[in-house]
Amino acid sequence: MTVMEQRGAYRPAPPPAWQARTDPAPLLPDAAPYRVLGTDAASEVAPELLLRLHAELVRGRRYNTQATALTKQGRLAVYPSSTGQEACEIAAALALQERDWLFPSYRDTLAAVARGLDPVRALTLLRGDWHTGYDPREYRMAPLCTPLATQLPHAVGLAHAARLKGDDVVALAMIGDGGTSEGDFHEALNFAAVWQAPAVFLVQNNGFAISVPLAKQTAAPSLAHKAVGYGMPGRLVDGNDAVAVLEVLGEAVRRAREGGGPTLVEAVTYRMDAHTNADDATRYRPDEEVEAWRDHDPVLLVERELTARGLLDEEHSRAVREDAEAMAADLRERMNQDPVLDPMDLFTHVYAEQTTQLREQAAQLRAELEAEAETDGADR
Ligand SMILES: Cc1ncc(C[n+]2csc(CCOP(=O)(O)OP(=O)(O)O)c2C)c(N)n1
Repeated sequence: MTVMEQRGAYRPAPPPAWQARTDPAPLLPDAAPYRVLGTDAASEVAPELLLRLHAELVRGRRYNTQATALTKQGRLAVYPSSTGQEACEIAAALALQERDWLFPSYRDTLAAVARGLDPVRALTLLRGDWHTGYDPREYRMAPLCTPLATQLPHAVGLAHAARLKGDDVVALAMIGDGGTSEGDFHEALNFAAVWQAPAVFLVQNNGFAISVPLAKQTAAPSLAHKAVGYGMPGRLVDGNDAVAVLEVLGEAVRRAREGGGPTLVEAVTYRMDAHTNADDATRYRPDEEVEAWRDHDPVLLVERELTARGLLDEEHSRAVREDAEAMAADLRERMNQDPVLDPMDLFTHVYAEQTTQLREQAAQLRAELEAEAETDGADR
């Protein structure tokens, strides 16, 4: 008998109803990432879906190479490439309905384009031109978010509000493996599960947070396991298998829409390029590691399946190539035009009501611009 029991202070009682615990077993992710391509299940995937995914992936890859080239030409300040991660980017966009909301991170330009955003406008922020570059309400897509994980509480807030209002809306938030160490990740997942918000969290585990490998980021069995602690299901999926990612995200979105609450999806993938054009990845990872992933490339996986089923004919291949090249040519041409910018736009859309400091700064800038215009006029 313990001291507490001897004193009579210890009164074991059944836990109150509000403390009832859920069985963790159904929430646990699979031991290995879920796959479809390269397995027997692949033969059941509709040819139209495979062909559509192939076209989107090829176009997405071309977008990544073109945007990276634009950084070298000085036309784009920075580009966090999603080469190697196109399956996640495309699946995230395709899993959502038009009425849903996407909350992308800085690496998810491609998801924004796949959701229908003009490829040039999607690069506005990375070009350093203007604020977001698009009206988030028009596309039902939050700004590409640079501060790690802050998009997650926003997604949960929107999802919860939609549910309270009775709107049939799901919010899908994208984040990297490194972002899962942020406090915002914890707060967002906790609130989402407590409120049973219609939210889906897609973690693209691409192996690195800049130079920090996953092993230095977490000791969790997998990032998907983190879901269990919050009381939501965790799903582990092969992030390079576009069919598998689309299926898993589709299920999670459906569950959320039907009132089943949030899901955390960890997509295991690999960042083939450096963190951005400003990073030298050879300083922290061996070339052999990168090379090994080339055999598990998202475009290649779909092409293998199409070839095995005799679906990859010359006509489709040419159409897909031409479509991707036309998109890249248009992107090059429009990105090579100097944008016409009004420096005063710096102050618009920052606050609904301008602060005193911003009003002062705006007045100062206006005076400087006017003085400059006068000098230019006098010089002529
Ligand atoms: C709050 C915050 N801290 C630090 C940074 C600097 N930073 C930018 S990207 C990055 C790594 C993020 O890695 P990960 O979440 O794995 O995403 P990935 O870039 O691999 O897609 C860091 C630390 C930031 N943007 N925001």
